Amino acid sequence: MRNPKEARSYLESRLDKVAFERIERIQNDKLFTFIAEFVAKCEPENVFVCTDAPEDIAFIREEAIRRGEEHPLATPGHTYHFDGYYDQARDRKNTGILLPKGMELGPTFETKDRDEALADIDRLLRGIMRGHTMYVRFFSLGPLRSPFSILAVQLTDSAYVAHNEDLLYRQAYDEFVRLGPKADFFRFVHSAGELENGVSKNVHLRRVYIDIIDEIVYSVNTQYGGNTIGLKKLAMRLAIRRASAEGWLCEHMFIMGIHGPNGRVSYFTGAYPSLCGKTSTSMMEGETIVGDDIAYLRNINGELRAVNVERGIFGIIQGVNAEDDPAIWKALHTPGEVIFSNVLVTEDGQPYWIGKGTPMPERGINHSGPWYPGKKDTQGREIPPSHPNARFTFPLEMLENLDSRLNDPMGVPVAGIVYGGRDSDTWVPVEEAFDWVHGIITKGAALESESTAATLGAEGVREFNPMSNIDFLSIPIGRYIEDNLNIAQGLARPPRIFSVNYFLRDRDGKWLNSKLDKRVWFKWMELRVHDDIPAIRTPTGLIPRYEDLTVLFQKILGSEYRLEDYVKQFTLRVPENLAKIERIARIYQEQVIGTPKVLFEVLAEQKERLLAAQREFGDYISPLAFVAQE
Ligand code: SPV
Ligand code: MN
Repeated sequence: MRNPKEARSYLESRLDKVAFERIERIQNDKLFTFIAEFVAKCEPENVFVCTDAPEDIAFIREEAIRRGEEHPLATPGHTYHFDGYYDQARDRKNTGILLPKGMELGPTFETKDRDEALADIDRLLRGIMRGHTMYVRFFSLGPLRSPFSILAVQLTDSAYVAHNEDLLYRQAYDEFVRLGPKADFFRFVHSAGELENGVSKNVHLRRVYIDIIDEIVYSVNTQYGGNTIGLKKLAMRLAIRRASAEGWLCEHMFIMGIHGPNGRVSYFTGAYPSLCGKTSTSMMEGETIVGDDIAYLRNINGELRAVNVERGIFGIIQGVNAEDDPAIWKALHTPGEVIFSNVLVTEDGQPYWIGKGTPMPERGINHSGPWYPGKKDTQGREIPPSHPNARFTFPLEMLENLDSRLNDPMGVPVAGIVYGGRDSDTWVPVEEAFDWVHGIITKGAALESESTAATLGAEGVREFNPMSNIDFLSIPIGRYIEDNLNIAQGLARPPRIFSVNYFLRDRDGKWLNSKLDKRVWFKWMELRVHDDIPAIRTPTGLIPRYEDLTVLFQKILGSEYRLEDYVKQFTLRVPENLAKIERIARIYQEQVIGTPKVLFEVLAEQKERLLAAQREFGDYISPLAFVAQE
């Protein structure tokens, strides 16, 4: 149904009067054809067009409960949701970018032949919403009326998805009406497919297909948020292509205000792969959060600025406890709209998760059904009370530490960018890059992480993950690195680039840092972006002086920082760093299309510096061997 007139009259005949009038008010041909095509294909019984009026929002919330996708908990406004036992994380294998013949992205991408995949998805979508309601929702990725933002329309038969998105994104029905024919938007089509006990039954037919040509994403037979919340990781693939064409960046980054001396606030963005402490960093005590997951970055009048694409958090709940995460803990215990997914729920309507810090219940229900300690799945594996990727959703406004500039249409100025992964043996806990190019290449483009439970598959394997964005890229990696290098060219003062590593261990496998140490690293970085303190130059970057950290540990954590700990944590591990350079260079040689030449040059220079230091000092070099630079 490519003809807008035909689409409009089809909708008029097929939708009830209220729904049709709501779409008609927007007067947008692309919208008419989009909705008509998928109503005709999916054959929903009803179409509910959400205007974002309070009664419409309440209706979606109630539908999620009525359909059995969510259930109320004891705390008013709180609900829980289960995804299917085999639908607990992003499905990398069945998530594909649809490539037209002749287009290539590189071997690290999961791609599908576009013609075949569109035919496949067409077959799966036919009649998939029979007997169900299609919810139509309008959102903005980024603040309303902002040069950063992109509009989006979601079609879904899952009230849970429509509800989740309501807490995570800015509502935009009125904005669509205002823009009318001028509204351009990304399109998302989702169906949970047939449900059994409220969960997707046909996970073996799970598909997440990203059509970068028409800017439409299809997601079927799945419910897990990372596969279904169109505006989250699915929109990232579309946005990264747009950004590349238009000269801005779409990043897998938190944004937060670090509070320095005399009321100074410096904004940092941070890219860490899933389950590496990104959300808990953005939530650190004493600082303020703008966002925890996705940022758009643009050069605005010579300054790099960032907005949070979202307005809520879909965060990992495992390990959230009163002591380590007081801000999240408080929000999770306050009446208001919170969705818990894949946690354990007790008879009295309380959620429990691993690492909550309270006694484990003797029984309850979880994503496997009724649960008791020692319960095993069909493969004989013990089922934990909550899934390691169990999550919570709530709007950022539930947080006391929310930064006041969340909705600033011009974003916040970025003073520093931080890259961090799960790395047991190579990077020091915090380090500044020499300059933009050095930082983008040796920290962002060289980011690796030991794998976790946020995607299906083996855990604990070292994975290459440039800018923590590898799962979401839709352009060749070489071009993406080039875009990152280029953005600094128009900036009066590019942000400083840093790496962090919260997961460093000693030779016996013992963690070298406590969970709280990151608070000190960020205060140090805040001082560095203003050149308030000197740093020590090493072959891999600039590291803190012991005397500066001593002061910060005392001030921030009230603890004594021992020289012995400093030396262990900041020892330069030459063999591990050299091995990393070899690994990364090989990946860029063999698996990446269009690697910029400068990447190999910068890695080679770093290797030379490491070899020179090794000749002088040996394999493991105490930070005290390097001299502070003013
Ligand atoms: C992540 O895994 O990086 C998340 C959650 O933020 S998901 O929505 O699954 O992407
Ligand atoms: Mn994420």
